Amino acid sequence: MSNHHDHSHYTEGIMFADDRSVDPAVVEMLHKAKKEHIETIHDRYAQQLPQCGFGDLGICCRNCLQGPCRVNPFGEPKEGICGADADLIVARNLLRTIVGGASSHVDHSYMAIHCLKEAALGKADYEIKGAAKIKTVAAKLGIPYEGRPDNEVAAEIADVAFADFGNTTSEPMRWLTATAPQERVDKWAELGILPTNPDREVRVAMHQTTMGVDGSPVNLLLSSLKAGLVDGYGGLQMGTDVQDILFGIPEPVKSEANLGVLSSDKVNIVVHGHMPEISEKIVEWSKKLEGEAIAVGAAGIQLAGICCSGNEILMRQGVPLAGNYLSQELAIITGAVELMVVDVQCFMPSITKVASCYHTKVVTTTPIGQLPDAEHFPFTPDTADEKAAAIVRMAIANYANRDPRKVQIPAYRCEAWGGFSVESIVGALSALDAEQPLKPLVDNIVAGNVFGAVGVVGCNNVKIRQDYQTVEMIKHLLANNVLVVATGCTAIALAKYGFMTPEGAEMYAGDGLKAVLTAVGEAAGLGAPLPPVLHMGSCVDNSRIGDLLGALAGYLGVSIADLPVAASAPELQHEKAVSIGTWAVALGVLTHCGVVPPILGSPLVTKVLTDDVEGLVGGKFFVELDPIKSADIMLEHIAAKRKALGI
Ligand code: BF8
Ligand code: SF4
Repeated sequence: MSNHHDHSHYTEGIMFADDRSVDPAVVEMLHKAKKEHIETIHDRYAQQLPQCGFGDLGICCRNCLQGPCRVNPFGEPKEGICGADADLIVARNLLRTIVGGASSHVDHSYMAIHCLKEAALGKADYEIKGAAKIKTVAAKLGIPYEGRPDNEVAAEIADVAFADFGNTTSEPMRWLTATAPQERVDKWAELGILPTNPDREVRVAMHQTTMGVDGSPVNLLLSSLKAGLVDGYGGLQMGTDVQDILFGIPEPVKSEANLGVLSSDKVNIVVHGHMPEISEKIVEWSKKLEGEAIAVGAAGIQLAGICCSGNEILMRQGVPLAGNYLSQELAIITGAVELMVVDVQCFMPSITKVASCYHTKVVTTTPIGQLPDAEHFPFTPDTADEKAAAIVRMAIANYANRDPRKVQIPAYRCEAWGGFSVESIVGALSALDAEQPLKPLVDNIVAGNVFGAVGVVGCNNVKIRQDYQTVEMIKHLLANNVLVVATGCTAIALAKYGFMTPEGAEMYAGDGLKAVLTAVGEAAGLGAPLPPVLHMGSCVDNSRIGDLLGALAGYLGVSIADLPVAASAPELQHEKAVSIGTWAVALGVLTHCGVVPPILGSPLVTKVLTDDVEGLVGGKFFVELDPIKSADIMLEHIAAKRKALGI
């Protein structure tokens, strides 16, 4: 099993050039890893090169045991054993990818609903903190709330969510019809892609893609759009709404980002994964048990987040971010982490092996997310306090095992603001116009001070230099007066370089945008401009961007597809990023991928996704690896949308 003396996969030097990341803290840790002979994702990537060309193009199939089959893009064979051609194989694989992503978010949201229901019934270690959100969600769902106790309304909201999972009718998901703009719902109904029950849709899509069922690539692509909606409403929207009810609506908060947030003299606990049910409890118990950390000689407890768990507790608790996806092993390589706690999604199986080279303990917390060499503390809503306390105490006890000779914490940390929920953005804008908060923003868009808006979302991907595409693309957009909102690992990327500070407005924003950010920031009492990139949260929180777009479109009386906006996942890796992107396209948004998805083996699928789909829903994908060109394509798109709106 894990053994840090086994360095057989260690690749001397070749992947350790400074071009792996633009983040100096990361480069420093990669050099430390090299010195200490620790294998990282970059070494394993090197071992995989060259990657399989068939897989890259999406033209291999293992959907039955007669395979694997692959088609030859340059000659024969043109079909798999059953007769499936490249278009069909690519379309089936794509649908399975999107369903993989959607099921992650739907399962996440289901766990949150379960926790909400238990909390509402008084059977869980959680108090319901988002009273304001109970009212807005209840209003959308048509649940009466005036004069009723919060917990009773919250329980009914949970039941409505659960009812979507039990929906055996042909009626669409209630959560979707209650929260998506009516114009979109009508469009999706017309196309026959309204999902009914998220679980059922996942089942049907898996069935549809098995050997000998759907032979129509176009029908499979329509199902892909539907799977994007399953993610958007059964995953993102439901998950975020429920989490805001449980944990409260985020408010602007000042924090910091990068590996330098780890402390040389405190017990460091890194929270990694996605579920705020886990991470919120770790925050709570880290505060409660700080005295025990001081009693063992530490200066206290330092929490830091990786990936979307980090984003969740930044948004609501101001906990600093240690880094994004490609920094997870490096946090351990600082030698200063007593414990890393993970739940579901995006934690690499390698972390226990890296941890075995240091004193770091790894803790898993869900039945489906276990690691052979980790300690396992399965959370349930009614044991969360006990589990979180035990985990924090394990970290405190482990402080004595830290080896000072192995500790090297990079001296890089940057101020970063988080907490920009739609509610807090509208709150800031209402300082300018209490009656019509969106009016000042729209007026500035019309006047051209704000040229448009871009949502930048998604991951890091080891195939490309960490943070590079994100940072360069966003600099170019901001200089052209595009307001940027960010989630996921790209939000963490931008947090590390000052894009989420008031000074960032001065450093990066064009004059028009800078003036608007300054006016809003001052009116809202921040005493400084708003940051030019607003951190809107985790990947599940992408529904916040959808809500904002819906509100803007509603205010203007147009479709989201008409807005001068675009979306981008410059460094996507996870299936979830593909499903989120598909939802964005279905919403009517031009959506950029900075990594080539495995579809190019099918000219048909490529053409539909990058061209024809626009005629159906108003949005489409484009793939571009160069950050400046990507930004320019979005700027051209925004200019065209402005022109069509007559502004
Ligand atoms: O859900 S951005 S690497 S952490 S998948 Fe994963 Fe991608 Fe990061 Fe968040 Ni989202
Ligand atoms: Fe080959 Fe068809 Fe089976 Fe896929 S489903 S492995 S293409 S025979």
